[in-house]
Amino acid sequence: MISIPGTRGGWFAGACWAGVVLVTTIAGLPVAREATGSAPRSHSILVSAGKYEFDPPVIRVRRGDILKLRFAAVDVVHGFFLEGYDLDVTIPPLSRQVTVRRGGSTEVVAEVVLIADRAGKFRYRCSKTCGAMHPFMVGELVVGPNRLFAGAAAAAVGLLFGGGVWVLIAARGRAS
Ligand SMILES: [Cu+2]
Repeated sequence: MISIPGTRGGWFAGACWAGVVLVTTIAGLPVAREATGSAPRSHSILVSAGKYEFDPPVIRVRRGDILKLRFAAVDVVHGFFLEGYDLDVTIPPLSRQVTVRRGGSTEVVAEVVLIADRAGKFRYRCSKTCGAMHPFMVGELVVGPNRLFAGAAAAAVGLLFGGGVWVLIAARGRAS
């Protein structure tokens, strides 16, 4: 780094360098975490299907989380088709065994394990015609981003902006 004569210049150069190191560290940490995979959480959820709604109507998880889904149809046969995740489950009434179709194969299981590897909002809807209001039997899976990453990114932007304002004020101070 170029040495600026006078204590004030030296102080600014040092502060700028410290700022760069801080921003790089804060921005870099979650990137490294993402690469190695931040600890995923596991959610065991019982999805109850009945005319004409799902319970829970909204499922919120974070990207990378593991969903262990069990199903119960309380009246007639319902379906659980999850958009964006290639998953279609047929839920017979009064049974814990469901038929799962995904990736071109079909199997009968008691629990469906799903990794929420895609962020965004995905509708789940009944895929078995179950009555007059069947088209309105929908729910939503919300897969949120890595909060740590979003927080660190915001902090980095804030630091950069703050640093920029600071440099401008310093430049004006020196010019006058
Ligand atoms: Cu239905």
